[in-house]
Parts: sequence; C-alpha cells; structure tokens
Amino acid sequence: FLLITVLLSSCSGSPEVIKAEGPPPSVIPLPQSVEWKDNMYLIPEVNHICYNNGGEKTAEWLQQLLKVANIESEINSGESCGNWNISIDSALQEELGEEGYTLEINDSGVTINSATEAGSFYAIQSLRQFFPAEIEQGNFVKDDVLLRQTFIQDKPEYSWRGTMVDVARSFFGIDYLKQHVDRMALYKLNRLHLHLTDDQGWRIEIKGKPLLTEIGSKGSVEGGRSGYLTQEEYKELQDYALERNIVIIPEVDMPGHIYSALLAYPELNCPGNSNIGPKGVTPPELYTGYEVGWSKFCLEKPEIYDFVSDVIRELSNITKGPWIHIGGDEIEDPRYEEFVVKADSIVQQHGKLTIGWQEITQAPVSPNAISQKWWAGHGESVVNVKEIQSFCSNFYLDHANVPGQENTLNWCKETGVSIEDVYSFSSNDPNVIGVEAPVWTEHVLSDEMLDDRFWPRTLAVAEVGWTLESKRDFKEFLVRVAGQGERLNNLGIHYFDTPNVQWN
Ligand code: TNX
Repeated sequence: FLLITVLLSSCSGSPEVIKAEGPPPSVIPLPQSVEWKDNMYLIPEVNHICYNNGGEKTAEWLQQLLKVANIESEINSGESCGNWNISIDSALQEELGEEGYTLEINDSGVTINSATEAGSFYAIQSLRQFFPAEIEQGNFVKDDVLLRQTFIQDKPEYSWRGTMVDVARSFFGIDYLKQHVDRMALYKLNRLHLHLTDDQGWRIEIKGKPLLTEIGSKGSVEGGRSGYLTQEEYKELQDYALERNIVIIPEVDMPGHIYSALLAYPELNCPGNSNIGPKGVTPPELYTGYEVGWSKFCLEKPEIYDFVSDVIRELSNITKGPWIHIGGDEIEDPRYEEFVVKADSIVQQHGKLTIGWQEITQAPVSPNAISQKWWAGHGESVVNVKEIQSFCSNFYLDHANVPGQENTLNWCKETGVSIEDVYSFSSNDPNVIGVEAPVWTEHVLSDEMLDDRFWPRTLAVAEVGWTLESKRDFKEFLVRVAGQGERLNNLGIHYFDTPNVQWN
C-alpha cells in the first residue's frame, strides 16, 4: 500500500511549490540554529509516520498533533519510510546531548533526529508551534495545512529549566498542576518543584503521620484554598509529568516554615513554647497570615529526626526523580547547620540527592547537594556545590508584572519583576545547572491569578533556560511572545496583558 502511494505520488509529477508568505513561526524558546526556507510543505491527505529505536511514543505524540489538525495518519516502525520520520540514534548524543534534536521540513516531508526520546519530544513541541494556533483548542478543522520549510538544530543551554508552585500558602490541586505541566512542556521546561509544606498548610499525604493532613492541611492564607495531594494523586501527576519529560521535585520545608506540622504534632515544638506565632498563634489555631521566619522544629529534641526520616522515607518512595528538596530557608538557630547536615544524610540514606534554598550551603552538606539561589548576597557558603538560579530580582513571579500591580509583592525589587527582568538573566558561573521561577502564593488565591503570575513571564524563563545568551534579543523575543498570544488564549491561559507586547 505504501509503495503504491509512493509510486502514485511520484507519477503525478513533482509536488506543487508553494512559496512562503508572512513571518516564520514564533518558536519559543528560540532554537540554537534555524534556517528558514522559502517554501511551504503542504501536508498531504495520506500520511505515514515512521519511527525507530524507541521513537514509538514520539510517533504517537505526532499522530495526536496531526489529529487535532484534522489530519489522519498511520504509524509504522521502520527507517525513513514515511513522510514523517522519527529517528532516534544514541550516536547523536555528542552533537545533540540528552534533549537536543534536528527538525527538517522540506518538499518530501518532516524528519526528526535525536539521541533520546526527550529530544524527539522537543522536536514535536517545536513543530507544534508551526501549526496554526487553533490547534490548541483541540478541534481544528481546515482543508490545507501548510508548514514553513526549515532546518533546525537545537539543544538546551541548561539541563534545569523549572517552575515552582507554592501549594502550601494557597492550595492548587492536581487539575491545575496537570494543566501547568502541559503548558510547561510546550515551552520545553523540564522541572516542576512543588513547595508542599509551610506554616499555613501541609499538602502531601504521609501515611505514617496522618495528622499532617488531617489537621495540617486544613488551613491556608486568608482567602486561599486548603487541601492536599494524596499519594495516589502525587504519583498520577508525576507520571503525567514524566511522559512530558518533566521531573517533579517535592519540597518539605524544614526546620523553619513548619507551623502546620507543629500544629499536627505539637511534640516537635520546644517545651513551654506555647506562644510561637508572630501574632501569638498557639496550637491548635491555624495560621492564616503572611509572616515568615518565626516557626521551627525544636532542634534539641532527637525525636525530630525520627519525624524527618519518616517523612523523607515516604516521600522518597513515591518520588521517581533523584531529588528531594528540604527547604532550609529563613531560619536562625544555633543548631541550624547540624540539622541541615543530618537532613542531607537522611535524604541520601533514602537514595536521593538533597536540594535546599541557598542557606543550606552555610552547613557542610555533601558535594552532590544542590543549592537554589534566591538572593545575591546571603551568608557565607562553606561548600562549593551546583546551583539552580532563582534570583528573586529575575525569577520571583509572585512579584509584580508592572509596578504597583495588585496582590503582588515587591520586597526584592520595588518595581516588580518585569518580563524584561526575567529575560535579562545572565550567568557565566560553571556551577549553574539552570534556572527556576517560583510563584509564592500568599497573595495568589485563584487559578486565574496563578496564570497571571506565570504567563507570559514563563516564556522568558523557558528561553533563558534553553537559548544561549549570545542568541537572545529582547525586542525580537517580544515579537515572538506576541506571536504566542493566540496560542496562550486558546490554551485558556489568563495571562497578564504585558504592556510592551503588541499582542496580535
Ligand atoms: C521568601 S525566598 C520566601 C517565601 C516567601 C517569599 C515571598 C524563600 C526561600 N522564601 O517563604 O513566600 O519570600 O516573596
């Protein structure tokens, strides 16, 4: 059948040449190298997708993409046997790395090459942005679909390209998080950090410590939502994310930011410390305020380490990624360093690697720990470890999009964190493994508000994480952001109407 089709199409003479009109697709993040050709590829009526070496999943993603564009296709395994060809070859690792790919579109079709499944997945994400934005609504019906011909060779600058959702101050559940994962994947982001616990709420089921959720999950900041993820939901979200090349990083913030756990298990508090809150909050009252740095474990009690072990054990058992985030921020205690070293070793005993906010580097943590930097000058580091950049002046998306935006913070930067502030991130530190943008949710009380904080600034996060600094140009980026507007609308994202973007 395939042979007949090939013969028939070659008998009908060379395909009609369709000249390209208009600007090329606004691909974000900008690929490392792109050659735009002058012609378009007209997707034919009969389509064959071929894959080899583990490219089946990618072939299915592609089939799905075509289906939403109302184009039927057949999948076969084999070498270059279709008009859509996916080829995975580990020999390309040196050139394309773990996540890179080439994408070629010419008169005979579309060819994807990569060393890994992740690379071919990212080729599909680029390709998706060649299709009309209507496909994001999931039901695009049009006769002819034309793709701009191109040759792209692409791979990321950084292996860590993340966002963080603070689900503790205000709860966001599995539906929002899955949607967030979909949106992240489209822009090639690959790490989702969940800030699962804080003074206002404990958001992950720990079966051996049931009161953490029975009591600790009931609160939130005033006006926010409460709740928690069951372990089943956590695993479901994690699998959903992994299918899209996104690793979940769970954070249990310790030894400070811990009031919701103290409320559930008061024995973790120091004796006589009944008036522990900034406003005299005393167990069993929930904390609904915004102050930080006031609650902590009683670090002289050895039992707290049993608690930490129980929590880390369960969390490690349900986590497929290699990392557990132990928090470690905003706390003063003479035994802080001792705690961090012990918590780090507990994480390692459970087969995981420790991540913590940058304060953990005041303690002699193991060399394979990772520091998440949020503040340029903060305490002396006693270790030299890998770093994730989350500088508040570039990446704190709870800060205002524009000066004075309602319900936002500005303690880090008075004028807020504009999309340009995100885009201007720059580093030549060899310890930096990537970037991550947190949204703290003290003032983010609905899905719409969270969308507004993440988008469109997360497009800039995606680009600074992926594209070499020497290839980045803010003005040109804004044109591509505008080119994504309809796509963001069709995805149902309530993005902030950034004034310097000429949305089209
Ligand atoms: C600082 S920076 C925090 C959070 C707050 C945030 C508000 C850091 C590791 N912690 O506890 O929510 O500021 O912007």
